[in-house]
Amino acid sequence: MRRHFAAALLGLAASCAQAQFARAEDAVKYRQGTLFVLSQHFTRIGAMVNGRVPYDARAAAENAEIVAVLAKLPGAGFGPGTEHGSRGAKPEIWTEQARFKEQNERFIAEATRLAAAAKTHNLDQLKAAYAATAATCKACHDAYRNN
Ligand code: ASC
Repeated sequence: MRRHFAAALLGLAASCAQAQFARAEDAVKYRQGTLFVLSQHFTRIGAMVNGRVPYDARAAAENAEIVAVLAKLPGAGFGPGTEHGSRGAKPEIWTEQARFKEQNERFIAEATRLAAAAKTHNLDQLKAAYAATAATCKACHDAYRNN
């Protein structure tokens, strides 16, 4: 049952990532919305990793699985013509497309590793994968987000 759900989610993620948006405004909402939901689930893992809430291996694995799927989504919302929709996104996203995409791919790869690490139910592995993933969040924010 869970496996079917995960497979359906993955299929959905793959097709959404190729979605074209009716309006630039929709692309902006899409990237902001997916990044927001992503941060909610990532932060729940961070709370366990940092000892703010007790480690719950199952909850960590469920959140990490969601993070790994959602990580694939926001990139599609940064297409051509969506440069002027938000204050937070720096113009370099569109002038350094190759570098931006490469960072995005690195994040997706680390989020995938995070989900695998969470499944081991080993807190040290989770901590290491969380730190590696957070570093890719930060690298992209430092380069491409106005704070
Ligand atoms: C989070 C979150 C981010 C990243 C970033 C990592 O929990 O919401 O955007 O981690 O702060 O540096």
